[in-house]
Amino acid sequence: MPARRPVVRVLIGVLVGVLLLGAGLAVGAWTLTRPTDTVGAVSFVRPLAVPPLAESRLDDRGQRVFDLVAQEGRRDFRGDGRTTATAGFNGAFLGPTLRARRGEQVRVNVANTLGQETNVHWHGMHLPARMDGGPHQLVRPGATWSPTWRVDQPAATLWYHPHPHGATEDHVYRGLAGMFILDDEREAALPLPRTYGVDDVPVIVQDRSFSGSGQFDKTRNAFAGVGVLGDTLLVNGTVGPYLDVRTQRVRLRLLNASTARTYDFGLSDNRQFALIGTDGGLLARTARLTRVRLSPGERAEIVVDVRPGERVSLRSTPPDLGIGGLSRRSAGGADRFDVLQLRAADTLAPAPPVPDDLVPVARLDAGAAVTTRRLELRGRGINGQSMRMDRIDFAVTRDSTEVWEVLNADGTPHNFHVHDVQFQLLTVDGAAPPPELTGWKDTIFLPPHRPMRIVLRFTDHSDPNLPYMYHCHLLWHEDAGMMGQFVVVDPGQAPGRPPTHTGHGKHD
Ligand SMILES: [Cu+2]
Repeated sequence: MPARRPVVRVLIGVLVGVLLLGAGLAVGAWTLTRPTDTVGAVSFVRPLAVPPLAESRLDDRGQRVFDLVAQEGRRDFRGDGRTTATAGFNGAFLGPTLRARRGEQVRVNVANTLGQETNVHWHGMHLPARMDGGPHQLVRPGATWSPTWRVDQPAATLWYHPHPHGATEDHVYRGLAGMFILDDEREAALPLPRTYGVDDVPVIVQDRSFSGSGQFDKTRNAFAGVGVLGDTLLVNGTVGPYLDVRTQRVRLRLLNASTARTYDFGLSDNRQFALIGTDGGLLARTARLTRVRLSPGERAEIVVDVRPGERVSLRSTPPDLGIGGLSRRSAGGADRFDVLQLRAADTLAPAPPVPDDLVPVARLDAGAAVTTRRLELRGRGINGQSMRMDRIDFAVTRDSTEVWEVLNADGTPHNFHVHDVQFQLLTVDGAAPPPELTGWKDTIFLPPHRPMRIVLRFTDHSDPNLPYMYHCHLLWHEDAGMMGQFVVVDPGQAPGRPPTHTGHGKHD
């Protein structure tokens, strides 16, 4: 009937409009999430900066004492005269490498000269909750905090960074981070490269974007579900780094200190490398691999064989994030980076082959677990709750083993980090873990909808009031509340209450 025609026309018009809008949004999203690809485009023109080993002294009680000063600074990263406002420990950007042996009592004086509260968390370290440097151990501007603990865990590549709740991303992004290497006798007995800065080299990888005036640019596009993804890599703070290699084998201690980006590290010619260690120490057996995926906070120790006179690059190829399409692109899953060029000398000092067997790694007994917990990461929280400083989420009993089933219930990637203890993977999406996930871990990548079962053992350091954290280590997510708190209690002890914080000022 003729009277209906205008209605039909309007409906068609609306439909066409909706379709055009949808197409426009899709094109816009596709354009905004255009993959970053720096392979072949990086000029390796600067020698890799190697963080200095932190000086230390033995005090009259036999403690090894370090001094860290959190400070603001400026750095011209790209040599174009535009300096970037930064922060670092004992310098303008990043911090010195702390190093201690198993069994040593260490003390670190952390002085805060920033104009705001900060703190330092010892990522991967087993220590009392009050020394952990979590959100409850804030250091006021002008104050010094001096945690002390006995190193009681295997040789490992750990790191340190601020952990003020709601501001961790900002503090780490500005440059507050450093490596903490632990040594022990078992590691020392193995024929591995271990001359710091020569054949045993920290590789701290961070992505940044720079604004027109040369400042770190934390602008997130509307589709960036994981957080800030930069288009420029800094390795130990160096843009376009190369490393002169003078030995047949070089050990790289890879640390993903980025706030949101996951990498898949390998060599430019896809040669095998020897993966010898992960977050919490050396593996039981060397894994010969061509790629290792690291999400924010994770570490890997690899040994690379080089030939005289060659140049080969550490590269990051698109990581498997367990998702496809636009979600994958917006999470950096299609990005490629040239990371670090290795320049082998014409004559290389001989180095022994990496042994197949490394150190004994005792398997934790999941059968002994007294509790199985389910932790679901979704939205801005875990198990439906966002982080609250005054809420203890659960208590674990000292001298017990637990199994945690961790699930990313979102469509975007997360990862999962636990303070206090190193854990072991039982299953990855129901299957046995791959070789690179068989050792001690404190942080694991969580692709969407793939449950991970981990086993943890809590042996000491009980404190009913002061909690340890567990959280997503994508720092934007963590700051937004994807974090919880647990305490370790003595058998029969009830969990207490975290101290309330007054007069600490507010975070920006
Ligand atoms: Cu997350």
